[in-house]
Amino acid sequence: MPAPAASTPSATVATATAAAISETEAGAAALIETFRRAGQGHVFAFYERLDPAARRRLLADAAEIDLDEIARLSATLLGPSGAPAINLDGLAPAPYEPLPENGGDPAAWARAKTAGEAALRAGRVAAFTVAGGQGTRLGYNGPKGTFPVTPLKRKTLFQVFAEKIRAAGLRHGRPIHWFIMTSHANHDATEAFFAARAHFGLDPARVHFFRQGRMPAVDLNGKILLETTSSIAMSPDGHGGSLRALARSGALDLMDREGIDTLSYFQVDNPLVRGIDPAFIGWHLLRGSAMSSKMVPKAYAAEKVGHFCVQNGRLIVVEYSDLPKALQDETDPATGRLRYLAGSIAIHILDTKFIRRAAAGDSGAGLALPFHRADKKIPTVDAAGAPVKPEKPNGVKFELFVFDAIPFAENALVIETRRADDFSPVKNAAGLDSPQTCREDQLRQFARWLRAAGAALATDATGLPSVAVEVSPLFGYDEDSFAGSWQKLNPKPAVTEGLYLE
Ligand code: UD2
Repeated sequence: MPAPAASTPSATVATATAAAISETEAGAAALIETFRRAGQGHVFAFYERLDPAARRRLLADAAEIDLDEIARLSATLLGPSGAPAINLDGLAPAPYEPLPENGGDPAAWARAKTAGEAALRAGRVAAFTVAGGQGTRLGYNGPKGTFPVTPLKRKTLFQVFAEKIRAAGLRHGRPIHWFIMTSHANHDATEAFFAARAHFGLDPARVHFFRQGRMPAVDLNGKILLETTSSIAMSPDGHGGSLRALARSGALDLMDREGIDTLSYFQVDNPLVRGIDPAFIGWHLLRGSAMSSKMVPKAYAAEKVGHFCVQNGRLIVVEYSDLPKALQDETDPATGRLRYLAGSIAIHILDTKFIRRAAAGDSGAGLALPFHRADKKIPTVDAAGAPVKPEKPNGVKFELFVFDAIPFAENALVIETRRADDFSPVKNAAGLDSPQTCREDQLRQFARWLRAAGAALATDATGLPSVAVEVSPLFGYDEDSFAGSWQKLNPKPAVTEGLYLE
C-alpha cells in the first residue's frame, strides 16, 4: 500500500484552470480561428464590442470546449429522431445478491461485513458525493446539500452525511476521506458553507471539493448556443462526468497517496443512504468487482429509477425513460412480482483503478461512456444580441451517466438493500420524493430502531411514530449502532415529542 501523503496543503483539490490559450492576443486569435473552422464562429459574433474582461470570460468558456467531441455528438445524437432508441435484443432482468431475509446466504453476508470492516480499518475506503446537479425540480436556490432535511434539528443534507462519515470513521478507528463533486455554479457556495460550519467536526484536510466538467448546449443544428453576448450556455456534464473529474482534479492521485482503492459513491439528495456500508464494501471486495451497485425492488412499475438488466452477458442499467412501458409492466408468472424488479438507486462502489480507466475514455480498453441528449429550454440571445427566453425546447444538453460505466466493469455486482435503510431522496418540492416523504421516512427509521432496542413508541400502520424524534448519526446510524448506544443510556429518556438522541 502506498505511504500516506505528508499533509494535504489545501482541502480543495486543484482544478485545472481554463486554458492559458486565451491569455495572449495570439492565443485568442488562434482559438477564434479554431471555432470558425469548426463551423462555430458565431460564438464570437459580438466579440469586437466586448470590453476586455467580457472577452476574457468568453475565451475562457470557449477554451473548455472540445470541438471534435461536439461535432461527433451533433452527428450522432441530433438526427431528426433524436437519440437512437435503445436496443432491446436479448435484454433480461439482472441477477442480484438477495438479502438474507429474502433467501440470501446469511454466512456470505456476514463474511462480506467482516471484509468491509477490515477495509475500513485499513483506511482503504473513501466516501464520494455527487453534488453538481442543478436541483431545478426542488425549486431551491442554494447548493442542494445545504437543504435542511431532518425532522427536528433541520440538519442539512451535507450535515447528515458529514455526521455519518464521522461516525463510521470513529467506529472503525480510521477517519474517512470525503470527496464532494460540485459544479461551477455551486462550488464556492459549497466550500463556504462547510468552512462556516467548521466542516461539521470533520478534519478539513480530509474533505475535498472539486468541480465537475461542463458541456456547451447546442441548438438543433449543432450550433453552440450563447447564453449572453459574452458567455456560452454551459452546464454540468452529468454525474458520469464525475469519473473524468476525479482524475482531472487530482483526486485519484490523492487517493493513491493515501492508500485508498475503494470509493463509496452516493447522491446528494438521499439522506437515508448508508454512505459507508461495511457489508456492501465487503461484497464488492470479495467478488473482485470493479463497480458494484445496490438495488431495491421497485415499489411500482413506473417508479422513476433505472433498471438493472443483462444484455450480451453484460450488466447494464436501462433508465426509466428508456425501458418500454410494456416491459416495465411485465410480471413474473410464478411470483406475480415485476419482472424488471431491480431498481437502481444510484449507490455504487468503484475501484479507483477502474475509475482511472473510465476517465481516460476510449484510449486503451474501449471504455468510453456515451453522452445522453436532453432537450431543454435554454436562454440565449438573438442575432442582435438581445436576450431570448424560449417557450419550448430550443436546444440540447449533453450528459454522461455514471451507471454507463457498469457494463465495462469486471465482475460487476448488484446487491439488494432495504429501501427503508438506504433510500428516500428529496427531489420534488411536494408529493413523491419530497421533503415531507423524506422526513417521514427518517421518522420511521428512528422509530424502528427505538422499538428494536425495546423502547415503547406508538406508530401507525406505516410505521410512522406518533411523536417526532431524531437520532444523530453519532448516536446511531444503523440498528446495531443505535442499540449499542441505547443500551448504555442509564436512565433511559422518555420517548416523547422532541426527543433528540446525540
Ligand atoms: C437518478 C437516476 C435514477 C435513479 C435516481 C435515484 C439518472 C439519469 N437517473 O435520477 O435512475 O437512480 O437517481 O434517486 O441518473 N448530478 C451531478 N452533476 C450533474 C447531474 C447530476 O452531480 O451534472 C448529481 C446530482 O447532484 C444528484 C444526482 O447526480 O446528486 C442525481 O441527479 P438527478 O437528480 O439528475 O437524477 P434523477 O433524479 O433524474
